[in-house]
Amino acid sequence: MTQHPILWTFRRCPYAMRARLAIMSAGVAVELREVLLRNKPHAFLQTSPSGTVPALRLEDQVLDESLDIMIWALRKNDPQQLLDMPEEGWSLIATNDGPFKAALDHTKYATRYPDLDETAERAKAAAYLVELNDRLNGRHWLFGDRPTLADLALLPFVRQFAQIDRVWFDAQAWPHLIAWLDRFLDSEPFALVMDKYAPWSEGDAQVWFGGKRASKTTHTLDQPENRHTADEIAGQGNGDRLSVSR
Ligand SMILES: N[C@@H](CCC(=O)N[C@@H](CS)C(=O)NCC(=O)O)C(=O)O
Repeated sequence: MTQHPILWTFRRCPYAMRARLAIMSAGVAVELREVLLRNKPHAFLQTSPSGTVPALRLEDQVLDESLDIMIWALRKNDPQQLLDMPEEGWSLIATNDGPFKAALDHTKYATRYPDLDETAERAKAAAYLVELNDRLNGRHWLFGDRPTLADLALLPFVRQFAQIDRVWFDAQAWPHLIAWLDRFLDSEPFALVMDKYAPWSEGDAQVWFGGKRASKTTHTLDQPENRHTADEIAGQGNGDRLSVSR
């Protein structure tokens, strides 16, 4: 039985993205296995009861909920104190994962839902984003001047919604939301979790993700993207700060 944690992931999946963000912040080393959802390896299906990514194989259990993986990583090490979040953060995450994600999917994949009104679904998603925009007025993060778990948990989904039609998204009256999203998209942590990996297959060399960083450089969301190779990441730690010094 494997002793080290194995993360089954898919680069563009927002759930997998937030799991990788938390693992990166925690500086916990995991073996990364990229999955193509249209061609799931047998070993993945044996691991993940739900057949969904992300899934984290631990020695004694499997976590197949992204939020559980985030919490697992941050309970090991939480240098940014992301878990130190007001109670309200949990309800923001629940709304994101529930009604917002549903409205997002109904908008993005509208042809799959012929019985639903795409415009109404987009409006439902937008109502939630207006609330986030109001919350972000005068602050860089959902709860103030430093990010919390909620920022990491929500941003990949807001990105996914924005990508449906970025021109439309940018034309909406939510400047604080756009600034929050753009800071995230321009950040090094985002660049690092979006590095590309070939889909895993049996017998491949192990690919490491999220471990200790050799240099002590601190990167902030205000800095431009700075890409690294997979080899570099394998030796890296938690220098990335999803935080902004004021
Ligand atoms: N509740 C799960 C949802 C994960 C999920 O739905 N992931 C999608 C990809 S973004 C997936 O694996 N879908 C299975 C498939 O497309 O076959 C979590 O938070 O991890």
